[in-house]
Amino acid sequence: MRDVTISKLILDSFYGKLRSCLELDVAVVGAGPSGLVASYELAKKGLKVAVFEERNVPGGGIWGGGMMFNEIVLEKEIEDFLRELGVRYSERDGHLIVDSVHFASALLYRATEKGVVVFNNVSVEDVAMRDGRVCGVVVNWGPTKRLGLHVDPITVKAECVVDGTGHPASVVTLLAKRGLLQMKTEFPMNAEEAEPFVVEHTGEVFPGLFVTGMAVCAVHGGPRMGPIFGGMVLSGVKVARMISERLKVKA
Ligand code: 48F
Repeated sequence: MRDVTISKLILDSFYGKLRSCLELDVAVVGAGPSGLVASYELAKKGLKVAVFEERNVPGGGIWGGGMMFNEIVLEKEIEDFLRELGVRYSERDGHLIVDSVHFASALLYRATEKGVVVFNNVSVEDVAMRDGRVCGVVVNWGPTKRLGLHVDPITVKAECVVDGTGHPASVVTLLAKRGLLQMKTEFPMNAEEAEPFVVEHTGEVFPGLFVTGMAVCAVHGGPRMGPIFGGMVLSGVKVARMISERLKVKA
């Protein structure tokens, strides 16, 4: 029966993929712009990277643009990165404007082409720790969390973990709740200050745990910024460089 053949193909292929990702160089939590850029940059250096996204659709805040006007704006300094991705853009008032669906698709395509595995519908509900260091993520099906089901998760080992979960900074929050680190809260909208703030504060917040994108503002008390995405790209690039240096990967 052909339908059963199709089911077997899906199961075998998926479980092979999941099994091969149980031990990673880097686990990225959240498939928003910063997490996807970080994963793409890390995979370019030959690192084994998986992204865990609790929603059905990876891409985070990219798709919605600003108030569902599905265009995003980036700073001029991101031009080379857009060219590298092969993204079409226009330029006005010193900014670059990109169709958000085109940008999300390009980023996802380039990252997965470089070997990044994106698990959609998978939520990170905790981290694994050994000797005072984060050394993996604890994952469960996304709907489990939404529906409040009592289902135990499984563990994925990773040399480094990246919190790219955006405004909630949900991975860092897990440690803050246990008193393992101090966390601030996001400040009101201010794009001029938010962009450099995010990039400057991108980095390791606890041994083995790095933060990128809007999660940086939640952790360090920076302003929010809305649909301007240059800081997300630069933050993703920066966190990837820091982790590559940590793992001593040659450029
Ligand atoms: O929010 P999101 O796009 O994060 P980002 O990369 O980019 C922020 C911008 O979109 C925008 C902005 C600046 O331009 O203000 O908001 O910082 O993507 C975060 C992703 O993480 C997922 C969530 O569903 C979203 O797709 N996520 C959040 N918590 C978890 C998670 C979790 N515990 N496990 C897995 N995924």
